[in-house]
Amino acid sequence: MSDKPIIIITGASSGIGEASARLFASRGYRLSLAARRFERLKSLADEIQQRGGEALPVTTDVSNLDEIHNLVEVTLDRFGQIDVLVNNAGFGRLNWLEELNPSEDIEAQVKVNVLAVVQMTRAVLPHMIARRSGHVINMASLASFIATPTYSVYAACKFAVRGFTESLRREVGVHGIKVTGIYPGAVNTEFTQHTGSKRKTGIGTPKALRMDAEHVARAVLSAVQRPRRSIILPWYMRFAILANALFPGVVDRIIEARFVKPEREL
Ligand code: NJP
Repeated sequence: MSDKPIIIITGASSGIGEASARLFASRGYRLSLAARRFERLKSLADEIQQRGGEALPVTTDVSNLDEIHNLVEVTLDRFGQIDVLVNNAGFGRLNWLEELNPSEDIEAQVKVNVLAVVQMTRAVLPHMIARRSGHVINMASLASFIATPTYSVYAACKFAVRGFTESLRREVGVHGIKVTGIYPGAVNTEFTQHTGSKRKTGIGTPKALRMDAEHVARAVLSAVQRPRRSIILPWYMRFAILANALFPGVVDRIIEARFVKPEREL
């Protein structure tokens, strides 16, 4: 058996997951690619194979526990080990809370963005503990620190992922397992196509501050190469996090005046 490390990436059919898969494959990692859209995974796996890499596409709805267990099982069957898990699958429905659909928007978001991260991790953990080695990387968000209007459920999910990440890190370090949270701001991916957000003001993250998926993928790779507790992207957003924590009242007033009132036409 080859000794190239094995990585599972969820949400590998587009955006950050897809870019991460390409990058890890280029560095010799063997991959299990998980998402619901099999055709996308298959063509990515074919592309990786044509370049001399190895990738296994596995249709997985991460909100389904049986499919999570299947993903772990087929990965172990094929590769014999799991070195890195990247919990990346996720989506955001960004709207006023009263306008979110209770099941498709709220329940589904919590299932994919929070429960799946917990269940995926729990499913690989016994294997990592037995090997006394492994790395879990959770794709959280700046919304894990700064919660803005219309992000209520998404921010609740990403705050939860941060809490989970912090607790897990302290729980499994003794087993030789590393845990990293990645906290990106806005990234140019298909994410925005699924938000259902309609903004009258057109207020959003300026183009210049938006990252491409490859930027985040490089951070994921660097977390594996040099394990860290957390990575905030872009780096200077740590000042926004600090300002939000130190002056929440000022931030409340700015957001209400500049965003909520014009959006709600008050
Ligand atoms: O978005 P996108 P990103 N089961 O839409 C998959 C976070 N983030 O790359 O199932 C399995 O291109 C979906 O696959 P499919 C964000 O919260 C983003 O930007 O085939 N997979 C696709 O591969 C998320 O955690 C921004 O539809 C499921 C992938 O998830 C992560 O980055 C900012 C699934 C989504 O790819 C990747 O998102 C930020 C399910 N049930 C954090 N549901 C940003 N883009 O601005 C979805 O702070 N997927």
